[in-house]
Amino acid sequence: MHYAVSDIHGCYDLYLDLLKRISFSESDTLFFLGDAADRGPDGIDVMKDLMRRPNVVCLLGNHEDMFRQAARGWGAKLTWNQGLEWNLSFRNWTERNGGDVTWEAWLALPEDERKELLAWMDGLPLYCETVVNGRAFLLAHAGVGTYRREKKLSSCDPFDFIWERMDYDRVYYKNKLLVTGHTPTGLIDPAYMGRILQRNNHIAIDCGAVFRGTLGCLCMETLEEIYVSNRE
Ligand SMILES: [Mn+2]
Repeated sequence: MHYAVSDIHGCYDLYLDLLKRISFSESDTLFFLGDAADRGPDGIDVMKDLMRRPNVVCLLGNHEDMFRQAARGWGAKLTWNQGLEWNLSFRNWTERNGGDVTWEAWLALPEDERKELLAWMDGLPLYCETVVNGRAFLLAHAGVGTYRREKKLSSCDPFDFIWERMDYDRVYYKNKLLVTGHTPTGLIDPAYMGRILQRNNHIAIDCGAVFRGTLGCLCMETLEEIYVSNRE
């Protein structure tokens, strides 16, 4: 089976619960739509697990992007302007986006593991297209921000895929399901708080695990929703 999950945000226990719940095995494929770390406690553990599995396809999230930029600039020789820019983006990540816990864990890692992690983040694609059970899917962390029918996906800006907030009342694709994380479904429509939202050929799968304790997962063959929760 093929599954999609996103925005684990350091909830390592929930992630392991989910793998157990779906009996994830070598014959399955898991698409992870980005934001493995930050806010929650164990982001580095989540990343290390994702990267060692050959049947997990990971996409870049805005949090991986902030993380790798911080890691890359740290200790590097920067010009005055680059240093200023690095500082602003570092503070945006650690003070406003929950990256502080990840940064602390990162600093405690041996150098070879840091390099491995950084190379892994650098290699993450912005989106992925696939067909499962005759259904076409487009997966991206946040969406396809400036999408127009005549515009090639490969010419969209990275911002579109990892930061944009989508219009969920709009049908972006007639013959394709767009699967995204990034925006907790409760913020799109309060009726879907902690639940996956399927609407207008768009499936929003970020149930806000780190805020609400529920991690959602989509089975791409059946469009069935699977949930694990650490709430009583
Ligand atoms: Mn995000």
